[in-house]
Amino acid sequence: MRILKSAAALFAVVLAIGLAGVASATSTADVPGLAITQVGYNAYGADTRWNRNQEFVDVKNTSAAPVNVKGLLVEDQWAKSHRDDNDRKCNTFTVSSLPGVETGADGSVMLPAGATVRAYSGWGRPAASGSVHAVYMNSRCGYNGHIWGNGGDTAWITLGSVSESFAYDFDNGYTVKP
Ligand SMILES: [Ca+2]
Repeated sequence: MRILKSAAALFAVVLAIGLAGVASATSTADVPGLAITQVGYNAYGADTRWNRNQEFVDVKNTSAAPVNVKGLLVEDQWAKSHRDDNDRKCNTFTVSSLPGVETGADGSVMLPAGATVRAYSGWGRPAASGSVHAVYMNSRCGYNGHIWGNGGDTAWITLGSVSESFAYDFDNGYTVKP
């Protein structure tokens, strides 16, 4: 009987780990209307200051209505874990405005339904192209400003009090999608 109970407990643990693995491997829907839909994590060739923009993360409004993304926080796992001691604001970006979107009188920044915020790791001029609103983290941290781990990492978005994540493992490619 004791063995059976232990087996049941072990099974429960395995089940919990399995479910947690599934939850972290795909984009969950904790932030209403938004989802991390793609991470460009592995720049071609050596990582230099000049190819930082081959790294990016896409945050898409997957809902049918505009979403106010003012204050949307984009982080990698390191930044999420070091909010209290990240004086240089490494590996993190906060949306204050978006190219192609007029900031509302109340400060709102409404990302249209179906549109995407693409946060590049490097420097550039924010611009909207079609449904993609490009912003730039201009990272001076990481390795030559490359912040997304090539062997795996977790992207996080936080809006207000809710967060969601998208974890990936080395995929032997340039980008990874859910
Ligand atoms: Ca990388």
